[in-house]
Amino acid sequence: MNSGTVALVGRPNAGKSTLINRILGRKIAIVSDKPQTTRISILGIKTTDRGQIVFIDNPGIHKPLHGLNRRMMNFVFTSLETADLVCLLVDAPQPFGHGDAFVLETLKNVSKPLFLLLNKVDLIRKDKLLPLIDRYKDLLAFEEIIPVSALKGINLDRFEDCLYRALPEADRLYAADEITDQSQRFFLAEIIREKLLARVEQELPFVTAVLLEQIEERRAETPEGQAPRPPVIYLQASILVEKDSQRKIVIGRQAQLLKAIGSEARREIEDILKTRIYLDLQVKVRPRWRDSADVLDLIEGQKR
Ligand SMILES: Nc1nc2c(ncn2[C@@H]2O[C@H](COP(=O)(O)OP(=O)(O)OP(=O)(O)O)[C@@H](O)[C@H]2O)c(=O)[nH]1
Ligand SMILES: [Mg+2]
Repeated sequence: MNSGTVALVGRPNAGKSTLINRILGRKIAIVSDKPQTTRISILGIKTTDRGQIVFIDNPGIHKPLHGLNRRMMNFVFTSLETADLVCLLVDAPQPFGHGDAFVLETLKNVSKPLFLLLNKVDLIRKDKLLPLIDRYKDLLAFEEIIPVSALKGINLDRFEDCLYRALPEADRLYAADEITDQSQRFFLAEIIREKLLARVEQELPFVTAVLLEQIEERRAETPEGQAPRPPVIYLQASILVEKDSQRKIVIGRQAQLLKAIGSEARREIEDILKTRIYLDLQVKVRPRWRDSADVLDLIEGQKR
């Protein structure tokens, strides 16, 4: 049996979270088309007859300008130190740029087996792929370079096979039925943030955060002679922004935007909890929260 940890790293938006969801066959990480979606590392644990692969989904590698971003990068550094294997994901259709050079710089002193996934091959012409493989071959000593599509599930069996062959012979690290290390509270807050990210543009994805303040089961009174009504879960969450102008945008004209985010989040959370929920969303201004250790501790504390 082979078991161990695999750090997924790469630029923001490369498809790390999409990959972990696809490999596990269920959603444990939120995904968006905006960079810096993942802010806190989470584990995705896959157990098979061959052993157990513990994937670490990390924030994207970027130059940190705020306390939030320094913490995000610290998650990346920690996983590079602790993981058995490191897997770099590259957004293959995107031209190579400064961000990619910065990623390679970050990885150059990593002395563990390194894999390269050229992701999003469903979007790239075949003749563009070979020069890309050649280019990366010379940049770092990769064990394997594998073109994949995390979204369409292309070549992921081959990737998994490579990982099992490279992982140490070892017993499982987690129980066979464990899937992730995040609390449900954290995941629900993330679902709300996912719906928010899908609907905002420009600086808003970077300056918003979600805090789940309260989860409470409320039983409705049963009217005389009727069957008892199923309980409703009441959730109260705050969306943090840094300025009042941002608060206005997130709420939208006649609160349209906030209502849309709320109803999309409610639907998905009802699917997860398999019960009716009531979602109360409030937008709160917390100036410079991205540099406030207290707020960052609160956000991170939700994961436990
Ligand atoms: N066409 C295509 N799109 C993909 C693929 N993998 C990911 N995407 C899209 O790329 C975008 C970013 O995906 P994420 O999984 O959030 O990327 P990430 O690397 O986790 O990003 P951060 O959390 O910001 O670091 C989303 O719009 C995905 O749907 C793929 O194989 N093909
Ligand atoms: Mg992600």
